[in-house]
Amino acid sequence: MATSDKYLNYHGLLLPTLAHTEESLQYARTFQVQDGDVFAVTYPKSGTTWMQEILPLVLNGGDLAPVHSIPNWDRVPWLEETRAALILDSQPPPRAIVSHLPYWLMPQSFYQSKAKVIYVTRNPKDIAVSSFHFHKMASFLDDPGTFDEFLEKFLSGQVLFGKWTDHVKSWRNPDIEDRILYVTYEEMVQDLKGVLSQFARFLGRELTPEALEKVASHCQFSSMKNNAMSNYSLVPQEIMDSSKSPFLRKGIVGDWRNHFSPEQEARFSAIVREEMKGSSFQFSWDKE
Ligand code: PPS
Repeated sequence: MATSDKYLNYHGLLLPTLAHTEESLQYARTFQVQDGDVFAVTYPKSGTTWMQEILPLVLNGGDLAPVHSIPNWDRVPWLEETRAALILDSQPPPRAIVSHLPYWLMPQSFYQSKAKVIYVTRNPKDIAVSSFHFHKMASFLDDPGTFDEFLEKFLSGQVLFGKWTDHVKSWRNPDIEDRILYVTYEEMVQDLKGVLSQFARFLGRELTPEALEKVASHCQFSSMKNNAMSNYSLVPQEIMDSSKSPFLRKGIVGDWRNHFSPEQEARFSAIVREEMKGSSFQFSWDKE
């Protein structure tokens, strides 16, 4: 596939044509958000697939049936992707939905709704590494080039869904502060049970101690890696070649240390720091 056919430009953001069309984006824009809807919003490679595993389980009290029988993309669809219309219109509430959209491109009905949002972010250095490997295995994306070349693209926003800093800043919005929960991938790795309890409280759900144990165990990296409904092994190898890099690749914090040179790290951090100036976000990795 030629580069020009691989992406469409949506308000300045690159989106892969494999799963996005003018119609799917129009659907997202005019989607009727219900007050009971729950969104997990992420910049790509921040923990989306993890949230597709977690959300149904927190919402249903720990019943593993959906995560063992429905592929993640239909279980908790992306609002902006082509499958959303096939799933969401007939889904009973509460609907769990993921999205990579920045705040300002959410459905018009979202802003007046009471729908809740869990915004997951991750150290952008680890996101860049994860994305670099993803570009190697996904034939519907451009070859990433060298890591150095890919970092330049990442920093300038010439990657899926634009600049990380723009995305993160867009979601720091006082208009929805009573219905958004911010969590980091790093917190999820460090204390999954604590984060799951936080999600349950935020969503007004009860997880018994037994259910909490079960959900936390099922949502561990090693368990998800073995779940065919979540590890993308159902996708043909011509589209995602896991022999080049598995989708559920390492699932760790700090893999950037194995990829960045000191010069790359200094340049990356300086640019991100400058662009995040004035934002009220404080991240644990800023102190590194
Ligand atoms: S995408 O393409 O935007 O949907 O990707 P996304 O799911 O957001 O991010 C993929 C990375 O998340 C890791 N992942 C996990 N880490 C720890 N524990 C669990 N359970 C888990 N599930 C997914 C996945 O391995 C990718 O990160 P890397 O660093 O590449 O391993």
